[in-house]
Amino acid sequence: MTDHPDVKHLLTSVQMAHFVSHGALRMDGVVPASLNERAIAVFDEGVPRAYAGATVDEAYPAGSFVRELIDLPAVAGAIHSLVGPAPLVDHHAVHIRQAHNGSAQPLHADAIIDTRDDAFDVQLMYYPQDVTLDMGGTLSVPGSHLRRINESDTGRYQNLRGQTRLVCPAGTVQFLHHGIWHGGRRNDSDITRYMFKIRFNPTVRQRLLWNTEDLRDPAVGEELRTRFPWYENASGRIEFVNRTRLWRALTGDPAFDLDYWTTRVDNRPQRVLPTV
Ligand SMILES: O=C(O)CCC(=O)C(=O)O
Repeated sequence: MTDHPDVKHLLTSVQMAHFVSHGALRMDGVVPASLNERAIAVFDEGVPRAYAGATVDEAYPAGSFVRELIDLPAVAGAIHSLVGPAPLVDHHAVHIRQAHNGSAQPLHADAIIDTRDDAFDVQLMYYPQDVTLDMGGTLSVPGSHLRRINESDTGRYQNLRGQTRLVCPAGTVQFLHHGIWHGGRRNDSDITRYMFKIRFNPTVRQRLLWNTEDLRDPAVGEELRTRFPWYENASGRIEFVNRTRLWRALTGDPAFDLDYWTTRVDNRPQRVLPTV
């Protein structure tokens, strides 16, 4: 994997802001048919296990299928923008949902309560086939990633307003924040569904790693202000604070705010007046 992808393949600030508000970014059909056509045989055979914390070179030697996938310019550019150069491979998994398999996964996050607010892992999910609604594509809850939960403690929630069930063309890759609430759905179709997931850990500070030419574009603020229908009126504001903290960390701008929420709760003046 190159440490310096061409700037034209990096994400924009607007896309990064979308990731920060939604906890997800999808890239439809970015993987060419020539790779998609080979993917299912590769996944049926199994991708050799990588130890937790392996380098990309160790986990996916040059010439391997997965290496070809993550070296695609658009994919490599997104990985670089989100976690930077030389990320580590936390783990990977091939998910195969058999036709008419009968059950859905409970809603979960791939994380215990993770209190980092200035770093995150990213999960790449690759779908080599067209995924239709009845194939049970990954369900996720946009904007849930910063509401920290303990793994499957959300499993009792069956449906949340605004949840999305992935329907996509072959060759789609989505990137999810490690905290997003998600789960594979029941496959009610006649077709076995494949998904390959890799979780990457950053090894550098995640700051301004993308194409920042549009950093001051008003569309950045619009993305960061996205409200989701499942948010409570009051607690939903906490998500604006959480996003602001993450955007400050990502940009290195400690004064950034959305409507003064974070500035107010961070205000702890240190100036001590002399006693009279
Ligand atoms: O099968 C899927 O689409 C989702 C799998 C999943 O939730 C996971 O890998 O944690």
